[in-house]
Amino acid sequence: MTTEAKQHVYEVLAQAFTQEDVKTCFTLMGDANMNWASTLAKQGCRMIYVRHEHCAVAAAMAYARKTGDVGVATVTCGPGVTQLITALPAAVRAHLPLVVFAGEAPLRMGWYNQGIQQAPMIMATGADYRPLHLPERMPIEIRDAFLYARRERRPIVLGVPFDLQEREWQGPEKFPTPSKELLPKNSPMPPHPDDVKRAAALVAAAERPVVFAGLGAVEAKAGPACRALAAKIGGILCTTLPARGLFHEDLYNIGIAGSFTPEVGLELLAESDLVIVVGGSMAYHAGGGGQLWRKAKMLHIDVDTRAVRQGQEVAKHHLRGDARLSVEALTAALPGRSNMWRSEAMAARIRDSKPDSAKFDVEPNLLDPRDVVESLEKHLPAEWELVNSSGHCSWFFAQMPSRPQEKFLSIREFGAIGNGSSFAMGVAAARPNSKVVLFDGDGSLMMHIQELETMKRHGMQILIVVMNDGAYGSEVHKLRSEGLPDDGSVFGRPDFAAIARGFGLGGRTFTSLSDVPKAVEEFAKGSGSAVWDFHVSDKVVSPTIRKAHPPGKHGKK
Ligand SMILES: Cc1ncc(C[n+]2csc(CCOP(=O)(O)OP(=O)(O)O)c2C)c(N)n1
Ligand SMILES: [Mg+2]
Repeated sequence: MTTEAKQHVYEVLAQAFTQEDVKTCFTLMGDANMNWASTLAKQGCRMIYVRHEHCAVAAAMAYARKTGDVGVATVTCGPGVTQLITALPAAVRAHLPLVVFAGEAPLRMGWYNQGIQQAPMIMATGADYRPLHLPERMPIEIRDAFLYARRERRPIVLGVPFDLQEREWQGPEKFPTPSKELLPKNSPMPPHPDDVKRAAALVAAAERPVVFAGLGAVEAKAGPACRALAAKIGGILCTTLPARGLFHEDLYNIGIAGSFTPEVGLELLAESDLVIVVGGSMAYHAGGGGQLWRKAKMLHIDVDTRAVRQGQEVAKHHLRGDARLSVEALTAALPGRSNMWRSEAMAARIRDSKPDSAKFDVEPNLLDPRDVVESLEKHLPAEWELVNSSGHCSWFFAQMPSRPQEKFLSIREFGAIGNGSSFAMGVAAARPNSKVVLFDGDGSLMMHIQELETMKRHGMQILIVVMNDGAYGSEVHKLRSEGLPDDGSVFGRPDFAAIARGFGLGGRTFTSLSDVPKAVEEFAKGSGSAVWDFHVSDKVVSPTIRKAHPPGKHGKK
């Protein structure tokens, strides 16, 4: 395969990844992947050595989303692979292409301490598992894994027994054609004129239309076309959580439609009579499980139109085609109209309303999370990359209307906490010259706090903002609403600033917001990562929790 004589199989396998143009690999080594990984590093691949395998895959997920390329990670066999079971389902549901090079126990041994049935475990997550057991076919299998990861938009885990990796290479001399050269070069698919006509009749009859865009609209660059459609029909705009910010400059953008919808948005969506979903797969939480617009019909515009998704009937009307081309064709087919739902008064309300105006008794020495977000929204530079994490606090962090889609990452599929630090590292790897801000909860950060060491060692520039309510806030609010004791989820506030300093990062505690502008200025000038610990009240309950878990819901107060 190269001119050198007597290569090991692992060297050829590393070369197969290099042939695939892999530039970054999130890595945790063990017996079954370390020869391969150190050879890949020698071949010039940037290796990010994390401290937990879950974080390798989670970081690769954010890297894939940010770069539009395949994310690559590597873990050892057995315990290395079992650590992946929380990250992979999220990657599957978020349709993220990944290739994971995993070791497998040696084939020559009758028993191996770290041996476990890896395939059923991985396949239970929805990812694909491909055992590579014939050395001479392995380079082709690796190339094909990259092709399928892109085509199926899901993770593929390659299992390679490490005794096979150590063998002398006896396969073919030439590498297969790299996957990027084989990818079909398809042009965007235009809609059928009959479908456009039908959709136009439906839209023309609507009085309060909403244009609701998902990541498919982002990928098809359909943002301007959606705004033009909404303007022509006098409607409003909103997005799914991952696509949030696509319309950030539009006066009639109400923000996210789903669990994180702001107050005015909830009101307007409830009045809508037609929701035009553009490039969204209509997952359960998008649209609040069908609760946000009970009176509206739905028109689905997508290359993959759907009637049912995740147990719900979602759309009876369909327009199949590329999001941008279809929206443009629909807009062109519509007559002008005089009755507009949108008005200057509506725009002023959207602009001037707080995402949530409820009042709470916040303790004098603690902050209101809504004020923390308002201050950060105002002071964090527009060019910094933002990453939202999980937990109750993520509702508040999502309310940053000035931030465009391409600067704000949300991966929430599978609903796991503990991913924030990994996602931030994935973004930092994809955007090494930018500062990255992670918004996280104290519980979520604590779940993989060891990654502060990775950030330090790799010289990443990550600012971690902790919304520290000293608790698993989501659980606290639900338990309290049910009249149950909350002591299993109230922990108090560990000194995150000191913990950060212990790892060699900057650390700062905030009990007031007056220092935020100066602190931002200092972080902007400096290098490296830091943790900012905002002590917030656990009295402030997000609208989503208030609605789903009102006090006394279960007969107790
Ligand atoms: C891996 C995992 N374990 C447990 C949960 C249940 N859970 C959901 S939110 C949450 C609390 C998160 O606490 P924190 O990060 O401090 O955010 P907060 O809710 O307090 O804002 C927990 C434990 C989960 N979603 N994922
Ligand atoms: Mg918390």
